[in-house]
Amino acid sequence: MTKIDQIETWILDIPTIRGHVLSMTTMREQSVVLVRVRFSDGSIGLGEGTSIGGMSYGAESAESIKSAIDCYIGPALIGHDGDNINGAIALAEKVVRGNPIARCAVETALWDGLARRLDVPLSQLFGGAVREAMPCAWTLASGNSETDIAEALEMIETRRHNIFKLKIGKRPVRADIEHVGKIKQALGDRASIRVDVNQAWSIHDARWGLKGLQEIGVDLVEQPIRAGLTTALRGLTTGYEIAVMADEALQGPEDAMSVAAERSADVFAVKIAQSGGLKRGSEVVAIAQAAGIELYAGTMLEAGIGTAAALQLFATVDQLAWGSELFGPLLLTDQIQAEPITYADFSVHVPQGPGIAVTLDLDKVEFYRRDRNRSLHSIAGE
Ligand code: MUC
Ligand code: MG
Repeated sequence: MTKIDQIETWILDIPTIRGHVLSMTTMREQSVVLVRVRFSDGSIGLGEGTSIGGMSYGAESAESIKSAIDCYIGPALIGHDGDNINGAIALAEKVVRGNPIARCAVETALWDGLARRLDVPLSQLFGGAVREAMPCAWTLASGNSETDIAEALEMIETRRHNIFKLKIGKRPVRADIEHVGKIKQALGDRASIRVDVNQAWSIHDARWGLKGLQEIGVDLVEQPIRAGLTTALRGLTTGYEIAVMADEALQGPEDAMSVAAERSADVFAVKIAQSGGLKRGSEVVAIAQAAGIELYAGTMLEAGIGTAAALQLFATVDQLAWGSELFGPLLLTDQIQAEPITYADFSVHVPQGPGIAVTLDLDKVEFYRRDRNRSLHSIAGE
């Protein structure tokens, strides 16, 4: 039996390339919880747990993720069979309620470790990859229409992205519609424009918002109202032609089941972290597919480890009608993985190799870790 011997965590604080203005906060750095699991045969697995804007996006933060792993998930899993990931998931869900990002981070490391031991890509453990690349959106969130237009034009010119998600909801609805309209007018049919409100609108705001966005020619609106308002979300989905996507409303398969049962959304933004791991994420995917809901591979703006893990899962999903937004590493000033993830031809390319197919750049990890009291060699495991 290959036992789980050790579970280590580090918080890394990495600056973003510019302020990322969301309805609830402005991000200037991303705090990443890096997880390394060491197994009894000497193999290792990597995972990442990352949220957005401290606790302003959701209930978890880098600090809570680290403490949930260090104090609860880790101690429960030490000594457990590293090849029995279903057993480990059940145990983690028994000792920790909620905290899906923390559970995802550890589970990712278990899948990575198992796939590396078997010398196969992680995607193979989910039935095999059906694609090597997928369309990848970029988020325009500088807070300024002109800066956003310049950024988008450059992305189209360099063939990096032609799907843009605009973060709105901070300003009054009319001002947001004006901002989105300027960008849509500048880009015309060269790009797909979508918006993410991150729950900021009231139901009444949302009616005006969806009407205005639809008139401008925006393709999709993400989580316009509070996550719990699924019946009201259904009213918006059925009331307008513009596609409505659920994001924060989907905290795992049970939420996915309720949203699907009510047909409250046209599209699911599936995030491995928010779903509570790759396995539960794959279940959210299955619920969407069974309900005729379309799919989009979402991000918590993870760095390279979490992004590579998500790429492995979404490489196995046959219908990804709205593509992905797995661009997290590009929003950061620096990469923590040794091998860059390739973004080209308006797509993100799935790293090829065993496990999540990326390894750590230990110098970068050392540089960005919040607690620098331990030496590089302790991270390297030497
Ligand atoms: C979210 O709410 O979807 C994804 C892309 C981005 O810019 O922010 C995120 C989170
Ligand atoms: Mg969102």
